[in-house]
Amino acid sequence: MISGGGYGHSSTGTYCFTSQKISFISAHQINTGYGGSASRAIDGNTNSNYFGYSVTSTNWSQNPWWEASLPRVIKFDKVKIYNRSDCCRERIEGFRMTILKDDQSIFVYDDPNSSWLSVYEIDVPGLAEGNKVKIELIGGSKILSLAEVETYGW
Ligand SMILES: [Ca+2]
Repeated sequence: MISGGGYGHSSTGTYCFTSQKISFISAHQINTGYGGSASRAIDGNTNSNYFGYSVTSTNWSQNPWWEASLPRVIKFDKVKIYNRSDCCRERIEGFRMTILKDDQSIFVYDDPNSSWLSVYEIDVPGLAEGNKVKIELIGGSKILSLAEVETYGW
């Protein structure tokens, strides 16, 4: 817990009002292209230049997806997604982010931006509980490329 944030109570226990970063333990994706393994988006490095070896890439695919697991069920505060920046930023447009709990969809976010951003910060309402984050592009043929994905919660 982070001090100074205050504490609250929920039906399942005590938590801090100030959420903290909770690291993923494993990551997978539909397939891997150009050496961009799924674990690069959870390596703690937000370097968004593909040639820094810390950005993921799928192959050109129908509905490409990336998914990562947390060590336990958490209450989500927000998810931060760092986009690739050296090229191809627009590929992430219209992405879908889903929070899952034991493979059941708990919260779905469809990004409404009609242009790309460097960093997406998605607030999760209602302290949704889950233990997985999935990011996907709908349609094809597309490449999904992520520099880093961070989860904050309790
Ligand atoms: Ca990374």
